[in-house]
Amino acid sequence: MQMNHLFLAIALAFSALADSPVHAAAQPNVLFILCDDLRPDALGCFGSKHVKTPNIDRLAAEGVLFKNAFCTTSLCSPSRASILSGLYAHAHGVTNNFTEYPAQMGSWPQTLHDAGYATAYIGKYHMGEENDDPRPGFDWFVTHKGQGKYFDTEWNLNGKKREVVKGYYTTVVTDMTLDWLKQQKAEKPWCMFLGHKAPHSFYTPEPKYEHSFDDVRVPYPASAFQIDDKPTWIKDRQETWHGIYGPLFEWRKKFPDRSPEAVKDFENMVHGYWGTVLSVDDSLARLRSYLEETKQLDNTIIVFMGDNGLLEGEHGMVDKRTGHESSLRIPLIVRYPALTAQPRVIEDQTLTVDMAPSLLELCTAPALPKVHGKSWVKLIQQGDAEWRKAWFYHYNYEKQFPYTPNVRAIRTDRWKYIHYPHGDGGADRHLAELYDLKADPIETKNLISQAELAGQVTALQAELAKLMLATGLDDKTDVMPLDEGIKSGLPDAKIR
Ligand SMILES: [Ca+2]
Repeated sequence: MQMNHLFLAIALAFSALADSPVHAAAQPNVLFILCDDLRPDALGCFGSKHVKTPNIDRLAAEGVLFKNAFCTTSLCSPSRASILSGLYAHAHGVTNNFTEYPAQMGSWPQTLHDAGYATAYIGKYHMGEENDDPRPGFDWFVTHKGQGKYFDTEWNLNGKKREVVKGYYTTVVTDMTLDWLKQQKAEKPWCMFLGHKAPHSFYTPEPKYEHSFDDVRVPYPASAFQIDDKPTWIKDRQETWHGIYGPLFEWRKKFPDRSPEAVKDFENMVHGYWGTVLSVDDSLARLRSYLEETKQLDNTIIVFMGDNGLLEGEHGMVDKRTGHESSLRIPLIVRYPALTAQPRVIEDQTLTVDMAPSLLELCTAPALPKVHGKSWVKLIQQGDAEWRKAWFYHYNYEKQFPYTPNVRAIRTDRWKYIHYPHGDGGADRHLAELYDLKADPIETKNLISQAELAGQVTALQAELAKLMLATGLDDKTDVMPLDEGIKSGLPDAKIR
């Protein structure tokens, strides 16, 4: 072999080595970290200028950052059930925050358990508001009723006893997670599902982070004042529990308040939200250190994810539920060297329902019998020409939270079309919305009334119907509550 050919061969061998994933264990451990209502842009690696999250950023820098990850229903319980099952909400049945995950339905942790994993769930579960009992598929299950509290939550410890554990929620769940991990045996793979409360309302940071953002000014976003071409329900929402002039999860005492100085309440709310995220980053640092010390880091799939998006003033709204970008976007990071040795940023649209098939593939476990999502393993490792270019979003009107209509939407790589069925099978009574996400990624111009785009709307409506039908939804099967309109009353204090 000539010398330059030899060099070429060596160079190629090294580059192949660098690109090829590390040898995968048949049953890697799984550390699944789920945050509650976490916006991607509250993390450094997703572009936050103010929230410093070096440990989460490091995870992304060493693994896969999914730049366009979305929930299929932007509400805690339905979205959590979609993450566990791989199914849209109408198929798993958890269509609101008061419904149990069906015990017989199966989930990816249950499948891992059946395949020989030790499994644990620690933290916020929140499917079944008043039930903190252990659920199937987990050897160890620790949760609480409802939302839990940032300080001194009462826990049900695996059905054995119920006790108040003093301290800050994020620290407490991290302690409990480490305790369980330390009990695991080297010969048995484990799966730990950690459900943070943070950064869910009502935003209470740890005392050391209470003043971390005092110097950061946070105005209402510009899009809050660009709603003239939007449906009137969005204007009606502004002064409600879910609008920027409302109580802001109790950061504003007197409401509605449209005065310019009331933006301070909004700023305080955002500061509080960001503060809770800093503790999540600290939690990840502790978990990572433990995995490093015990030489389990590279043999563990670490998933860091949010359950749904959050509106932080966009279009004059707070909370989630709607079909707009801030409500749909979730952070998703996966670190596992056997998935990819090189860090990747995935631009393709991925969904909550992709998690179950992806993790089961990585753990070489049997697939669930029926899922609506698709594994992204091939997408990451070699690209996938068949990957989705469009998907649908749905949300059903809640009497308890009458601030969002029924929502049916389609999001393609370029377009979004949102409409609001009344729930009686008749014509819509709210104006629909159309956005060109390429030209207008933050949805400031509703194009629905532009005559030259009528053909585009018709095509999106047809595609939406097709995508819904693929999950079993048509005019007859897509049942939903009657839209009773946007109301100004506050929700029941017990379910806020
Ligand atoms: Ca949530």
